[in-house]
Amino acid sequence: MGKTLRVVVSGMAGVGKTAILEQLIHGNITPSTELYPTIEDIYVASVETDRGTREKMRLYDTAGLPPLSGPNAAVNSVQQQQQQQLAKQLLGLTEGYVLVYDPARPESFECLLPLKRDIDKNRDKKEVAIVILANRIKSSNTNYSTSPGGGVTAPANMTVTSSLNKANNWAVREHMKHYEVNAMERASLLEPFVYLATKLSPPPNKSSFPQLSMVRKSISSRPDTAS
Ligand SMILES: Nc1nc2c(ncn2[C@@H]2O[C@H](COP(=O)(O)OP(=O)(O)OP(=O)(O)O)[C@@H](O)[C@H]2O)c(=O)[nH]1
Ligand SMILES: [Mg+2]
Repeated sequence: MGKTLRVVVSGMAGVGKTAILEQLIHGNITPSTELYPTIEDIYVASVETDRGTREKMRLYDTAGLPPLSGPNAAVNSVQQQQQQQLAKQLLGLTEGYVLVYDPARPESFECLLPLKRDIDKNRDKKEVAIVILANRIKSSNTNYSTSPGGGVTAPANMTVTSSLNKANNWAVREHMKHYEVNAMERASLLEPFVYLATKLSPPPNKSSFPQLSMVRKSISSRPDTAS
């Protein structure tokens, strides 16, 4: 295990950031779990990489960002500035980023665009890894239009598909990974975090092998050891 990897989890308020972290680390979230808006929290996890090594990860859960537009857009500008400043301080200190949105709420995807620009501004040549998580919250308090039979109607599905496509294209353009997850299913959360741990922990330095063979060669060719 090398140095602790620092990962910040960010995105619009109520998209499931805390639910994702709690489920990943404690596995204790069900649809009836009540979660309160986050101010700031830190979780520590040990995450296995693709190479089978374990890495210690410090995960920063942040306060949700207000939507950029719409009825709930930044009413309290002081609060918004404080949140943005906090987020920016963190962005400079961390190397892994988990950006969460709900594909049924396109405004939550829009929130990620300036966030990514801030990450780029603050990375300062540092190697970073970014994952985008589409977490669809299907609770009744979301603005889904449902059919009389209880099923989700076409417009809601079209919104989801369109958001997922937009996010997919953006992720490809910006060299980020995009995953569809469900905070209620822990198994769906593992791959993005394994990817981050793998990408952020460099493989062991292999340069010592050629050096060792060079040393052996030079010893056997020393004139005073030749028979
Ligand atoms: N059914 C369902 N509910 C979810 C899911 N993810 C989150 N929720 C619920 O949605 C609500 C908001 O989730 P949070 O995890 O608190 O969202 P957040 O992004 O941390 O919100 P802030 O801390 O305010 O930014 C909670 O009541 C969760 O239980 C999901 O995938 N499915
Ligand atoms: Mg939260």
